Amino acid sequence: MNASFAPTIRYDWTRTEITALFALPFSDLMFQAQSVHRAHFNPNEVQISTLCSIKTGACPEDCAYCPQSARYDTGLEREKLMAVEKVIEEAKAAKASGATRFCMGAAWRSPKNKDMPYVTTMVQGVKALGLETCMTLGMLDESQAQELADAGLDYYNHNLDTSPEYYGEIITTRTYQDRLETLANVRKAGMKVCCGGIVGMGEEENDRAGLLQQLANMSEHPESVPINMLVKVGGTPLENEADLDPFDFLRTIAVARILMPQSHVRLSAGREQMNEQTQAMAFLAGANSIFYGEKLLTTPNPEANKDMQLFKKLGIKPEAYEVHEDESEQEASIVHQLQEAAMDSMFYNAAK
Ligand code: SAM
Ligand code: DTB
Ligand code: SF4
Repeated sequence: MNASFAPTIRYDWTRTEITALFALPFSDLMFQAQSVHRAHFNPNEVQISTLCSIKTGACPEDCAYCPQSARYDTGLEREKLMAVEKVIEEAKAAKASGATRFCMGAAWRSPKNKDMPYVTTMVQGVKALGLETCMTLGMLDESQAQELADAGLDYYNHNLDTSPEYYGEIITTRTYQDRLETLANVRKAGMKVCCGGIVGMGEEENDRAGLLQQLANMSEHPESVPINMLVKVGGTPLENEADLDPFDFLRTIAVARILMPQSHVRLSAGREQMNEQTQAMAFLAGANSIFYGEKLLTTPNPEANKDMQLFKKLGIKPEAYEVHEDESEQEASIVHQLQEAAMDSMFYNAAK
């Protein structure tokens, strides 16, 4: 990080200021975003997370974008909670292919208390492999958040999805305030927050600005900010939504980077539908995390080899798992060696 250029972190962005960033000439916006990015991160490193759907489909919520809602006929086969051993196997495979974070997602409105012993055992097992852990299980109350934190969960993903104004067009079965409360419970329990949204749902630019304003004015910025491009799934209410112009998507990434300089901004769902050039521009705009592996939760993601070829073309390296100060030097070195080995195998595959 180049501290001399590090801008002050702000939590008081106005909608007018954010709209003005969106309105900048594209090159000016990209330059500003890339400058902020370079002040805080190595611009040639991208964090790699792998998703795993631990409980698929039959969700009671009505999120208009989601293939897993029981209200829409998307042809998805429902699956019950995955066995802990199977989750650990998946995590091992993700680690072997180079991921440093394993994100477990469940199609729940919120976890039931009977589910908690299973999910906390999953956290412990995945963590023991030397991976960062993340879960997204829906709404959490204070005690559930604390249980997950006590089990060692590093991140909790819970998205705001869109602006407060547009939210009611997309979801009616839970409120914006419900989401903010879950996020507050996650923070209070001491976990890191992964929170972002989806673009391309028919919202206006002002809604994209509104989403980013909510995120950037939280008392602590989410450590991880996934920006998803809507994956249009047949049977959902948004299946025929018009495509968002890729430049509008890139502007959203760039503004997120400027508003939340120290957060990892994730180029999330929608990469399968994006060409390499758009993805490269997203990295230039300050995205520095991706979901890696052939599947997101239920929809396709680019093949791992394709991603590694792109990384190679762009000179991007997977970001090493951040080593915490309380870890011993020996442990740090083992983690480093494992990452190097995983990286070698990724680039070897890419060259085939
Ligand atoms: N059920 C939990 C919840 O909604 O809080 C966790 C899983 S849910 C699938 C996680 C996130 O995936 C959603 O908040 C949404 O942002 C994202 N997502 C779901 N379907 C999507 C789609 N078709 N395109 C892009 N993002 C999507
Ligand atoms: C997030 O923001 N995006 C991920 C993760 N958090 C859980 C999920 C994307 C899901 C895309 C649709 C699917 O594969 O079901
Ligand atoms: Fe259920 Fe989550 Fe999908 Fe909404 S986004 S329908 S809560 S799985």
